[in-house]
Amino acid sequence: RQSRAQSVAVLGAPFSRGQKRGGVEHGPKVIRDAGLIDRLSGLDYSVHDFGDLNFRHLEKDEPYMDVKFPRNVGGANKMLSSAVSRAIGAGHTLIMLGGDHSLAIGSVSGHAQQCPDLCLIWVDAHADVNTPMTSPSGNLHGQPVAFMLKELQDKMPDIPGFSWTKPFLSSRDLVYIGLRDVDPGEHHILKNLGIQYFTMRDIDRLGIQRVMEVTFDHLLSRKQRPIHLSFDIDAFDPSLAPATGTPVNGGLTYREGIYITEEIHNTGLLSVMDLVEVNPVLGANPEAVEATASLAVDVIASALGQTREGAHVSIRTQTPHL
Ligand code: 4U7
Ligand code: MN
Ligand code: MN
Ligand code: MN
Repeated sequence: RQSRAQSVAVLGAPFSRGQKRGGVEHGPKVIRDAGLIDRLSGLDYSVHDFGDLNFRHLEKDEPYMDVKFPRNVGGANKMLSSAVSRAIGAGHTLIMLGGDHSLAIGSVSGHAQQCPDLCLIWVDAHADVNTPMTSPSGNLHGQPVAFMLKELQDKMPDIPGFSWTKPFLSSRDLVYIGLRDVDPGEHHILKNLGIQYFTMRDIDRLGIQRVMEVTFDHLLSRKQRPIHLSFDIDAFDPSLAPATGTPVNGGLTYREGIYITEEIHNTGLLSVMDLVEVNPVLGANPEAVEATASLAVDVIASALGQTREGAHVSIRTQTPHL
């Protein structure tokens, strides 16, 4: 059985200004309430719950071009970035609970501060690589990847709130899985930069096993490096994850989603995982919210080594009478 990082840190980021719908700031609470900490403790980790970040709200935050709440999103991500950097520097594997997906700007950049050679696996219905010029909505949760990519540096204006961050990721160090709603400007970027991506159609054709093989081949064949997994719950089919802001039909099955995280765990290289876009206010009823939050817990536990075949307690930790 694989050796484990002894300590997992959990950090909540109750933030929603990357998009217009209220409620996604309650994501960390409902995911915790679905039993996250106990599940991780049950996996032999020492779990450090760092609680939730306390973002301060800036009242005066006019749109820049069409970009909504730039100073709030920039400020929250700056705070998140240093918190993530500190946790990774202290040797933890980190689980970041969102909040909306604009938080990946802070999460991945803080991770990259400690691990400049990281690679990024983005599991999502959406590519989240709009620039302020291509964005149909002006919402920053549809743009985080554009802030990261070195190849898009010239396409990014100076947005108020973001002077603290510079692009740090090469497009070859990124793989998308689960895409099915890509805007025209995003499609142009994916093709133009030659980014490796697997749409739901690709998963239909290849099967999820082959998709994961090619993913690791692409990212890890030259060298082993830390993995940042950014998991948007809307990658799952809306029948499984209804409580989210931008659901798209035809998503991952439960088994495909869990297979992705099992394989990522099996690399032994997972360093940071984001779980974002769980919005309890958008569930049609309490059952829909509980199903979504409990799916989030399952996918996090699986990324951290929970297996479907089960596992016995290792000999060293068994009590003498056994
Ligand atoms: B999420 C969208 F136009 N592409 O940019 C946009 F369709 O983090 C949606 O993946 C973005 O949930 C969805 O606003 C962002 C839209
Ligand atoms: Mn997303
Ligand atoms: Mn999405
Ligand atoms: Mn969404």
